[in-house]
Amino acid sequence: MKKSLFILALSLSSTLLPAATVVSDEKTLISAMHAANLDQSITEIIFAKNAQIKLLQPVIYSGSQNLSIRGNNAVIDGSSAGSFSINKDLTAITADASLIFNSAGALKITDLSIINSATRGLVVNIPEDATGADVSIILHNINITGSALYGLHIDDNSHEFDDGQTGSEIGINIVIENSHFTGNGVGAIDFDGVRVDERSQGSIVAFITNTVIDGNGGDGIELDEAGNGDIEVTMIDVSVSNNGFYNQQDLDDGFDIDEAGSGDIIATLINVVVDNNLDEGLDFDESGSGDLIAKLYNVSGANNRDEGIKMDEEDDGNIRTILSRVTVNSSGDDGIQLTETGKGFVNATLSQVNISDSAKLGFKAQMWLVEDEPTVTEQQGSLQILDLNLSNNAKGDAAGIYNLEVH
Ligand SMILES: [Ca+2]
Ligand SMILES: [Ca+2]
Ligand SMILES: [Ca+2]
Ligand SMILES: [Ca+2]
Repeated sequence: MKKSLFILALSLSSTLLPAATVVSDEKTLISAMHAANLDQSITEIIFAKNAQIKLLQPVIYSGSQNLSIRGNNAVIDGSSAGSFSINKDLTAITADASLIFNSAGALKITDLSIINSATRGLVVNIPEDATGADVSIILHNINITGSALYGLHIDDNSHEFDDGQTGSEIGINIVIENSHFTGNGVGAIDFDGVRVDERSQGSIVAFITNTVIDGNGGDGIELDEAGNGDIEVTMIDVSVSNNGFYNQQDLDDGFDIDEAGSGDIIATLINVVVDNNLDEGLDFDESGSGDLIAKLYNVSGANNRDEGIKMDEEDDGNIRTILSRVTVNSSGDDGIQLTETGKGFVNATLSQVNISDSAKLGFKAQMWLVEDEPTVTEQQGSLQILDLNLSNNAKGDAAGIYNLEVH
């Protein structure tokens, strides 16, 4: 009786089993990925609940279909997955990572940890010939910690690691929710917790919420865009602290944005903390044509080694910013510094901005056609101060203004 029941149960369960294997170890992960690489109808990979998986090699997805990975709180230990070599200038190079997605298919990963990766944690390489819709990457409840190099690297650059200007026609849309990127970039210089490289046509559109990006050796997060296209980033309830310590000769920032070529930076930060970073707290650089538009609400930065908040706009285009409920303390340079050069203007509004104990000025805003020009040639920009409190800043508590009408 028992035997026949068992057989019945077995035959029932085998007919009810999904086609895809449940991933519970390296072998089943590799075979699930391999199956998805060969069969476009496979669009989901499911991990066993709380699976502990030690990888001995990178696991690579190369399919073109959209893929959803349900981690079910699995932990992938990447400490033996791949290796990197060190160049003469002490930079590192590798094609490896614990998980690699060579695809422009939409990727969604939920409830997964990737720890102690020997190289990078999670990498998405956008194929150079990708066309059509932008790649969409959704990460929900993801922890990437202790990677030797980047924690998360989304790479549209045809060349490795920020070298070169060619990339795909498409851009990158990324959503990160309820996630941690901590303790990455501890094996070589200049590796960030989160790094997005976008080249050629296309924008970076990033929405990051309820996420911790702390204690990474390079920048906490760097968004790097060149060619046509914008960087449009929204951060809500995010911590970006204690980053940038690995390379003592060239310390790194909390949140670094580099935009080049035509296109804007549009940054909206709400409830964001940027403390104790070893270079700037926020370091936003816009160049080529385009504006730097930043709206900061309830943002605080303390003990950043260089400026707490720095915004630089070069070439054609303007800085437009609203800083509301922004507190910057104990910066190693100016507390907040806005610098606009080339054609264009600054239009800034400060409401409930408190800056204290900076090593230089508390607040500085300058609008040059050419930096350090002997005479003003452009019409004044606008600085609207609703409520600005400067105290105990080493170079004085007057705002440092060049060519802005204060009202
Ligand atoms: Ca592109
Ligand atoms: Ca651009
Ligand atoms: Ca630009
Ligand atoms: Ca300009």
